[in-house]
Amino acid sequence: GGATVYGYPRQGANRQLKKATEAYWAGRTDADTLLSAARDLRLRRLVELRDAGLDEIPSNDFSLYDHVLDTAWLVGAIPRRHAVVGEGLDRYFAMARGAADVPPLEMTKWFDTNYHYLVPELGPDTEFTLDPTKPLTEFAEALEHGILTRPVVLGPISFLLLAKDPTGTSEPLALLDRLLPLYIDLLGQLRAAGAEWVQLDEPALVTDQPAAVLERVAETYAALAAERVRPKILVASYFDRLGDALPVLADSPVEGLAIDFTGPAVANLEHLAAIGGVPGKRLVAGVVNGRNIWAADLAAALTTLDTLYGLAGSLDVSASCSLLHVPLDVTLERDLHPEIAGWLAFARQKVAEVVTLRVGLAEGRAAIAEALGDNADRLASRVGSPIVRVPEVRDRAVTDADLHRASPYEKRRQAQQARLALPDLPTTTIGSFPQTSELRKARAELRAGRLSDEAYEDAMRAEIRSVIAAQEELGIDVLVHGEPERNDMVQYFAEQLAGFVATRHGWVQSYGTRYVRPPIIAGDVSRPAPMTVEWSTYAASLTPRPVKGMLTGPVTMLAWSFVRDDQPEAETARQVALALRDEVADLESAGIAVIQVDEPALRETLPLRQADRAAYLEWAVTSFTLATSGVRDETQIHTHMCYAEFGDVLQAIIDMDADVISLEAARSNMAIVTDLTAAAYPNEVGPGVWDIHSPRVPSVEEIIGHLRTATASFPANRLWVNPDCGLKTRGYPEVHATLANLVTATAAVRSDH
Ligand code: THG
Ligand code: ZN
Repeated sequence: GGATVYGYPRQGANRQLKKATEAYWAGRTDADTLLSAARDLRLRRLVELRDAGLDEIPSNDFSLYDHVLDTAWLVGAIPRRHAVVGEGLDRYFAMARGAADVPPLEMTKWFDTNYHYLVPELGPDTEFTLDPTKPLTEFAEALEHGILTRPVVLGPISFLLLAKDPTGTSEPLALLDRLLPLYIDLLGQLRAAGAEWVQLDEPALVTDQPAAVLERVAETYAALAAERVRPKILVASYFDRLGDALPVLADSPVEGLAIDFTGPAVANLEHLAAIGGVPGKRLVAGVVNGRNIWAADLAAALTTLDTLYGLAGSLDVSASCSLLHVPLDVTLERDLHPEIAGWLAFARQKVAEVVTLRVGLAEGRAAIAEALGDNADRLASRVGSPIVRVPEVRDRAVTDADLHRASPYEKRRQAQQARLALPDLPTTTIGSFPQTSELRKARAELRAGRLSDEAYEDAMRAEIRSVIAAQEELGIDVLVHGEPERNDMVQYFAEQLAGFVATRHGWVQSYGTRYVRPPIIAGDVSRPAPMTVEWSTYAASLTPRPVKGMLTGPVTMLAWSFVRDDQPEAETARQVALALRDEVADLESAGIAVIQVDEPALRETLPLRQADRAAYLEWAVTSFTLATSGVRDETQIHTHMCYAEFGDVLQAIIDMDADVISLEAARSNMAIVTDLTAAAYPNEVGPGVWDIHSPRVPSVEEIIGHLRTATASFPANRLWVNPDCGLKTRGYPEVHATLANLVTATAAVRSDH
């Protein structure tokens, strides 16, 4: 057996790839400079992985932007609007980011991770043409350095299932017959270049697929395997269990399968045993979780490997998925509590775990006795640590009454109307105002110690004064303080909650050159002190109008963090919810009449398999209501969700019972309002009338159009008027212009009624 991984962080220890790419975009450097920086990073990765002891190293897992975009490029799936932009790199980046007047490909989430990919656009007229330059170049450059890599390519089924026909008139999978010859051609060229194995990634097979699709999977891999001149084929899946796709892959004539045995995918183990294993095949076993940051339980992983040993022709050890989804190296975290650091494994540490397990598998446990002992000590220290388990937090009781508001919505509505005296179609914004360069600079100066806490807070208060004044001048009804003090909202709350740990260098790619540093939930979560009350009460003191308190909900706090793996997510969510419930209570006591608890991630963390969704939605909704339902009738609870596609969670939205929800709607021309009407949504809703992801200023007429569409199917006295999302990425000129139009349009539609 050997040790391998499917992919590795691309950016470099100092995010060199981000810097090189953004410098190229800004016109500060040329294409050769960017390409040579990228090549340099790839070669360093190769050497690092070889020296770490991997037996087989992947290639083509690197990307200048996104591996799905790379696959679209590989097969020539370039929309006409991009094919006329520049050439080479510029055309590639036009697909990713758009160019003057040319919108980019749509971006969406890569399964249930926090990585976003670009959605290939395909249609009945798509003519595929192969450009194998990238996989061939990356294979050859490694071979020049004496490293025979295993090229990784997104498989044809997943590529098509992830693509879209923007006109909605055809099914991309119908293009399979047209696509397969290109894969055959590619395999032949890789073989001619010396590749012995190729990895075709088929993560779409861990989502529910009808029998007809699984039949196409069987045909596809039979057809690819029937080619004589090709590398051996390793079909990889990850993120969840294969279900009905497992016997299909096991019966197919490919030489190898890479299967995830972690998280919800542990079910693959029993299933594989039940079907008699894959005796003739190479099995690459993902036994080290590739998407969390916890040190593996090496003894348990060895036990899994022992079981798998009898179920395959040969057995290799790997992480469960590409290590793209975790930060690079724990040892870069100098400020981390050393005990906590010992519980963690980032990409470099995970590679070491994989190599250790390979040695254990090949030579027996005695050969890795020291590593096993050290690992057991670390796990034991975690189990017994007072950071991890805090009895006062664990023992806090929750009663059924804590999970819903004291009165039904209709009664609350009357109390809130009496208190707030708002007009029909009240106007508001989602929460953040533009993060100006001055604000970012003040934060950087504070971190660097060049600005005192007092001077920083003065700067924030000045910004709040100006944001409040601007909203009063515009005539907005329910104001926000603008969140100048927050940069990433999850990071902001994580820094103030006990149980969360921040990293300094723990960057993970979100999309393109954008990265996040997800906090780690290491222990029981509690709130040592109020987090937002001072800023909110300061803002409220400046105006007679209501100012919203602004919090991030429990589901989103979990979704954008690395969550502990030693208790159910529901329990972690309960703890975060209780901490937020206390904050909500403190805001209410301080006189804040409207409190918004955002859940932008509620839809995006929906489990991949339908069978797991009800249980998820149960704890998601429960944790939201636990956080928000401790308030009096006259306190109005808002929530906000973005990222459209709410169809799957409409009932959950109703069950959350927020008095008001604001939703992304402008791009879909208010379609969500009809859906809410059909679902008999009983509370108030603010369908976004400004798509803030596009830099346009919508006209008064356009906003009136959206509002009339909304009022045509939903009662005007339960509708709010707001943008789609927060304004932090927008500039002040467009924000002022749009909000002025929004207020004017609202006045016009109010007089209709
Ligand atoms: N916070 C967190 N996770 C998220 C989002 C968030 N995941 C989903 C979505 N929002 C991702 N969107 C973005 C948008 C912008 C950036 C990253 C993810 C971004 N990052 C800066 C960069 O790479 O230059 C770094 C920001 C920083 O300094 O922290 O612009 O809102 N947790
Ligand atoms: Zn939003």
